[in-house]
Amino acid sequence: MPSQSYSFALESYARVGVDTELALAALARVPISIHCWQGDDVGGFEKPNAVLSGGGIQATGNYPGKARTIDELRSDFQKALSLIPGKHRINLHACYADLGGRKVERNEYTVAHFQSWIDWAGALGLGMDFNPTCFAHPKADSGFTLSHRDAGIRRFWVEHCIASRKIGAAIGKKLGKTCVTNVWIPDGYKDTPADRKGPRERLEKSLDAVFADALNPKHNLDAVESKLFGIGAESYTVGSHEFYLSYAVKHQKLYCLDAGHYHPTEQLADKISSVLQFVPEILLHVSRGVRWDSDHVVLFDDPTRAIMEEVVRGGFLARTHIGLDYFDASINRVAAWTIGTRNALKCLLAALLEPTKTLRAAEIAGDHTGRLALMEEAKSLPFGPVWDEYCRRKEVPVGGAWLEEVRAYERDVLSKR
Ligand code: RNT
Ligand code: ZN
Repeated sequence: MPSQSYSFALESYARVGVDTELALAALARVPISIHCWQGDDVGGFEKPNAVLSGGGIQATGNYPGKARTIDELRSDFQKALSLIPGKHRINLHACYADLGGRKVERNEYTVAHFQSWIDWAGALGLGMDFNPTCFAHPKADSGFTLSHRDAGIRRFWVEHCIASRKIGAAIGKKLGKTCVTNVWIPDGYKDTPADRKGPRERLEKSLDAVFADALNPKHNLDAVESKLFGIGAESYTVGSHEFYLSYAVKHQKLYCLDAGHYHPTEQLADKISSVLQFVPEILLHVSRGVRWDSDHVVLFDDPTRAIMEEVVRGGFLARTHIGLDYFDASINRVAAWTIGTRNALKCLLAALLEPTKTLRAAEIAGDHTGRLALMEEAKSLPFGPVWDEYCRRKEVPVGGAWLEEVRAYERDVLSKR
């Protein structure tokens, strides 16, 4: 039986022409690709006590209890999943390979090194996405990978990316759910380069080599992710927005839009309809930059709501893969996963509950006063009871009740690490 507050909310939305039941059904069909790397500060398991190094990204904070093993990460991830409504996906980086203590070079990774992840994901009904890890490695220490001046180093990273695509395809095939494999590299210079062209020419050639073999798009889809700057690479990033957008358009790859990878006054939301006019699909890295690309936990905030609104308004859900990309090491990591994923879903639900038809009608009629008035009034419609009803139906804690479960998990599990 729906709660009384949900019944009132249903009526309120119906009065503005919105069907809350349709919105909830649509929400249930959208998986969020939840990044594994929030659980251990982007360390991975290639060696014991691996920590994020280089690559221009940084996890800050030293909250106790981070996952130190694959089993711990899986257990933490499952705890978070039990608090998040709906069926989702896990987004894995290559450095989370299950190598069984052996040393394997990244360019020699095969699906065998991810079999235990696939088995685990399959048992939980999760889809999987994948990423080559072109950082935190001696061959990336110079700050250059696919665009490196040295042909041998370039070759190594090309091979790693090729291996990753094959792993992605094998994952997609085995799970029966398409895997998105996203290529992001850190390449860039701290200070003003004398040659901006050379590395970009090399990157294009490397990418061509990476993508030379066509893979079944039912199994694997390729995405490329641009960036503005990284820590220690503030002056020049080889794979800039213009570079990768052009590459994606030319080769009809997925373009990955990361909310932290633009100038702070730019809105990711406005890019979606432009990019989707020219590429088949997009990958979102929903994130939150505070003053810089800081990868704070995703909020139920205006920028994230605007992103989801654009995806829904444009009818783009089927062409958009919604992934998360943040890592906060200063708070409970299971809570970070839970808060950010629940917020991404809340933003999506809010977008699905927008009285878009009425707003569009006002716009078409040239009634910009009405459009603004309705848009603002829609913000105070009873969203909360609809979200609560969704959580109740999906049998996860309603409201802030999940926090008690995370606290108990911290007491019983995390604090013993
Ligand atoms: C880095 C990119 C990239 C990474 C992950 C770990 O700035 O956003 O997506 O965060 O691959
Ligand atoms: Zn990203």
